[in-house]
This record gives sequence, structure tokens and C-alpha cells, in this order.
Amino acid sequence: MAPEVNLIPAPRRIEPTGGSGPFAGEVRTGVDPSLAPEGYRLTVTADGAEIVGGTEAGVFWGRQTLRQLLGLDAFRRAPIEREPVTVPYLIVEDAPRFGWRGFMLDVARHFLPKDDVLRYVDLLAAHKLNVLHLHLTDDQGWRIEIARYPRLTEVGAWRPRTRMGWGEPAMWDERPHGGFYTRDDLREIVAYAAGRHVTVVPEIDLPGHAQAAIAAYPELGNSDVVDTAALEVKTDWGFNRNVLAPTDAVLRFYEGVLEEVLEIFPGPFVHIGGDECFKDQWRASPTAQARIRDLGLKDEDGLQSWMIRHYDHWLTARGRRLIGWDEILEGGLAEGAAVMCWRWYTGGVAAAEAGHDVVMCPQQEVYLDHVQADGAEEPVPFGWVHTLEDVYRFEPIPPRLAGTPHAARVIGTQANLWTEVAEDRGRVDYQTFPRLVAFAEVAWSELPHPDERDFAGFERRMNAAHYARLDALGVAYRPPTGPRPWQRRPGVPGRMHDRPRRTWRTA
Ligand code: TNX
Repeated sequence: MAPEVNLIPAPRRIEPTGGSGPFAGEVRTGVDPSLAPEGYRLTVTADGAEIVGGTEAGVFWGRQTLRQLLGLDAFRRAPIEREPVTVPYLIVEDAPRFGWRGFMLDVARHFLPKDDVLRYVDLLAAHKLNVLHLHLTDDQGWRIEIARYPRLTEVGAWRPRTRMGWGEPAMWDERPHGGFYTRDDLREIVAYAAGRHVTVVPEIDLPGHAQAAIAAYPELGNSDVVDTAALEVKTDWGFNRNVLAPTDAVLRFYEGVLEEVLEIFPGPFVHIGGDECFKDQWRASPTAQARIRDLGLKDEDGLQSWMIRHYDHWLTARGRRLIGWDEILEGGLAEGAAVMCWRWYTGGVAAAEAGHDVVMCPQQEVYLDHVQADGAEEPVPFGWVHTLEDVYRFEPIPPRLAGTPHAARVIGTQANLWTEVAEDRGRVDYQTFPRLVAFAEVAWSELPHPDERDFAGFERRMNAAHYARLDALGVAYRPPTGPRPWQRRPGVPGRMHDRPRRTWRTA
């Protein structure tokens, strides 16, 4: 009997050509530019396998498909089977739906050691995801070594203790936490990812989410309204009023940071954050108010968009493109800038209609820090419930754009893992898997309308083959039956969103 073919993400076309036989190990590859750039054709016969890709990336994705046909040994670090594996003879023709198939890892809230990041590159590649967005800086930590500003990591990468969970009563892990990647670590991550056709997108978050930088260099903050010298790397979570000052010195400082970022990361996109910038300090600050007057701006929101535009032009002049969270849209952007939509579909729709490229990652659908089931056993209560099925039924093209020319502005989609309540690799694995597998199929495969998606078929492939692949890869995913005892976090308080979750259906 021919072995079952349980490919994830589902390819466009599978044509069994009859029979099966032992795989002798031969793989011939080639490039045919008439195929889609990341597309491929995989042919398995008694003579071995042939993979023709539209580019080398296509060949690489074809190899990932072949790997799934080759059984679990192909997912272990060393083979353990003595017999050659039996493969079905077939032709697979395939190409991705979206060019940006991303995953964001927040290494700022909790530092994830370099080895774990490299492992995530492998896990993304195995699922045909091609963008790793590293959220490198935030209030709670600065994780990228910058040669000209050593205090960013000497001071900004460390905190004395950490809020455990995100609820009341407050609980603390009294152990100091921190860490950072050297520039060479990051070059290694970039090179390792490039070898797997994964692009690393660095994020330097400004003008909010920057308290770790202010703790290192107090002159970056609004020192005319708060004692920035007394600020420390933040130890708990949530909105933060301590934001960067809108001064020339701050603009120059971050240009210095970005110059080093550009040296390390060769990709077209640089993420500058732009989210959740509280304006209280700017309202109170004579310096900020003088700036608003001098620039002839309307208000503090104008100031934020002036700062974002500054880096937009700065990056464009250096041949790169700015991408930021959907708040950057407020106030207008330069042409090449792209928007990452995290709040419903609203920002994505507005950005696409204004002619900007968009990556859809709404928190209502694909925030993997949110819990994946109801119930007291689920660690750690946060956000809305996004089940595996919810993620499988996520539709990246906003309904309002579907069928319009603006839909082409949606260059892709991304799942985001914030790590306030995911403190180590085990928690990161648990929150990310298996939902990232469903997400990978959404990003790669041409799935029908969410209502018509065959979730039962996806689950069947998961149960028949893919959980075993994750086991072979050593992924500590959430089992379909719920957390294992050591995956629970009894007593760690969290906070669920009280507003009802709005989805693509109601957007
Ligand atoms: C909102 S998404 C944030 C993050 C938090 C996240 C928690 C975004 C641009 N900002 O700072 O970590 O919610 O889900």
C-alpha cells in the first residue's frame, strides 16, 4: 500500500503517479524561471526525486515537501531507521499564496538565547515560513549590541526582577533577567536564516516602548518633565508613559543605532515600531511643545508622525524600506513605507487603500501570546482565546479589500509571539505550536473562504503525521488534549481581554 501523503502546508496540486518504493536518496535539482519565484515542482519516481524551483528558494521549499515524504528520520538530528523509507511516486506542483509569511519573536520582554533563535529559523523553514521578525528593543530590555552606545546593552539589557504573569495580585520572579545578541551573533542568525531562505527583519521600537534605552542614556527621555536619570529597565508590563524626547539629539542617536542595524541586516525592511506611544509627557514638556510650534505641527500626534517620517526618509535614502505598526499611518507616510496591521483589519484596510504595502497580523486572530483554550488549566490567562481552529480560519485579506485591486497591497501575513508571559523556550514552544502550523497553511496554501476551510482535514493530517514530526523536531507544543502538567502555570495571574473578540466576520 502506498504510504499516506500528509503534507503541511497543503500544496496546490498533488498527482499520484502510481505505486511507491524505497527512496534511494538521489535528489536532482534545477531552476526554471518560468515557475513562480518561490514555486516548485517535485517529482518522485523509482529513480529518485527531482525538484525544479522558480528560484533557489523554490527548490528549498520543494526540499521541505520532500522531507515530509521521507518520514520522521528527516526531522531528527540523526537517522535511526535501518530500512530505507518507502516513498509514494508523485508530482507536487506548488507555490505560496503570500510572499511575506512571517513570525515575530519578542526577544525583548524575555530574552531568548541565540541557539533558540537559530532553532526557530529551522522551525520556520520546515513550515515554509520565510520572515523572522525580531522585536529587539522594548521597555523591558535592549537586545542588540550597538558598538557606539555600549550602555544600551551594559545597562539596557538587564533588569533586577520580573513580573510573573500579568494580573493581580502581582507576583514577581526575583531573579535578575537579561541578555543580548552581539553583532556577530546577529550576523550569524542572519546568515543561518539566509541559508534557509528566511529573511530576518529587525525591529527597533520608537518613540514609545523605549524605556530600556532611556535607562541606559537618560538624555533620550523627556528630562524636562520626569527625572529620567531615575528610570530603570522596566520590570513589569503594559502601557508606559516614559517615551523618547522629540529632539534632534534623539533623532541623531537613533540614526547611529540604525546605521549599525543596516550593517547587520541586509534585508529590504527595517521595522521602527511606532506603536503605543503615550503623549502625556510631550503634552507637559516645554521642549516638545516648542518643537510642535517650530515645525508648525498641529499637536502631539503630528510630532509622532514627524518622527516616523524622519526615519522613513532616512531609510529610503539608504535604499531600505520602513515598516511599522499601524499607528504609523496616522499622519501620512512616504510612498515606500509598509504597515504591519495589528488592530483588527482597520489599519490594514486604510494602509492598502492609501497605497501602502501591508502585512496582516491582527491581534484578534494571530497573537500567539493569547491563550489557545478556555479553562483554568491553560497557562497563562492572557488576551482572547485563539484556538487552533480560529487560527486555521484566519483570513489575511480583509473582507473589504477582497476582490478589489487594493487586495494586492496585502503582501503577506504574520503571527506574533509577545513574551510577557512566555519566559523561556518551553513557554515559547507551547504558545507557538501547533498554532503556527495552522498559520503556515493559511500563509502558504490557497485556502477557500474561512467558512469552507476543511479544518477536520487539517486536524487529520496533524494527527496522522505532523505532531509526530514536531516530536521528532523536539517541539514542546500544546497537545490537543491540553497542557501537560509541567506546561501549566498554576497560580500565575493573567488578564483576559474583557471586550468581545471581533473577528474577520465582524470587522
Ligand atoms: C500590544 S502589538 C503590543 C505589545 C504587547 C502586546 C501583547 C503591539 C504593536 N504592541 O507591546 O506585547 O500587545 O499582546
